[in-house]
Amino acid sequence: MALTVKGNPLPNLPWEEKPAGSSELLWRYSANPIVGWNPTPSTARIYNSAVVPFGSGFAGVFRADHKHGKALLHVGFSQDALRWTIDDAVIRWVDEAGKPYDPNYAYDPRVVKIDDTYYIIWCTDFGGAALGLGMTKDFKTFVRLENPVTPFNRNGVLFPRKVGGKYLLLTRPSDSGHTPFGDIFLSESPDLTYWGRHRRVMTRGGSGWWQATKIGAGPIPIETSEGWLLFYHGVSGTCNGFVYSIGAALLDLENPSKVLYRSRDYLLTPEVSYETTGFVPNVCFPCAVLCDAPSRRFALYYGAADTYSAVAFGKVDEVVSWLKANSEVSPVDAVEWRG
Ligand code: BMA
Repeated sequence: MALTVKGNPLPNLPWEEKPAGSSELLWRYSANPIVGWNPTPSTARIYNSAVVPFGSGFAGVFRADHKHGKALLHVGFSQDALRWTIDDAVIRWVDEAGKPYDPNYAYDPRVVKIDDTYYIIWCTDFGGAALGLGMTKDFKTFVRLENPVTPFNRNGVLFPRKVGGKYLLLTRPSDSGHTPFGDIFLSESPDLTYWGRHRRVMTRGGSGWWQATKIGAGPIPIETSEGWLLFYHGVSGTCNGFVYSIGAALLDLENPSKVLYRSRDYLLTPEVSYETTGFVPNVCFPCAVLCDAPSRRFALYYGAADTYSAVAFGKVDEVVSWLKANSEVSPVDAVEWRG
């Protein structure tokens, strides 16, 4: 049976056909990067950011490293998802009682729409790196919710719907520094406040050395008839520091803690100058994907070299077929693993 993608049509998906003769599964937008150095008066670099369809166009929550060096979140809007107008002012949060909350730092946001609400999850300061969770309905008022995890943790990714009646959250337990380890875990919640039934989903390593040091979930998973398509980053430790590449996995639809297929090889690795040269060289860090469900074409948003925002295009059918033929799943990835 032909693969299907659950989701809405996105006729204004940014798109370029694969270059003639290319065998790439992710091909870079020819006008990358879409956001360059010093994009607003107070910010130096905008990257590792999240975009979603909103109104007749798109909205985004952007990680911006300010000229004082710290990372904070900003909102932005676009009609074509390629040319963005990003606020110079940071997002101002209030908690559920209306009290202002300004995170000490905030980075690597993901955004997902569940029912009529956009949920934002990011790395926040909670006595060390942990995950912050908030919501908005209009990208004007932002309400902070309870922190879903204790320190240290990064790369929080919510599923776009409840599974088995529960919200699902992928996380990556870490340390408070540059973390020389990391596997992907899954937790579930009835209400986005209380989290439990933790499972380990995917481990670093295997014969793919590009993901030997650590892995972390990227964009919100795409729901297909064959499983949840998850793009993730994999990190290799080299003499010259970490190298961040992009891989993919297909997770079981009803029990996403089980990995069905997982890429032994990366799909995209730092090769071009805006990925290999910048504030932190050799980083491709995916945080968002837009997908047109009927055509199953997608645009993947990734941060490049901790400096630029970039886009790559692909087709879900091609990635899933390739995954099936080029998969390497470790024994603990293939089962529901609770240790
Ligand atoms: C990770 C995160 C990312 C960053 C990456 C490479 O630990 O801080 O925001 O892109 O390192 O520097």
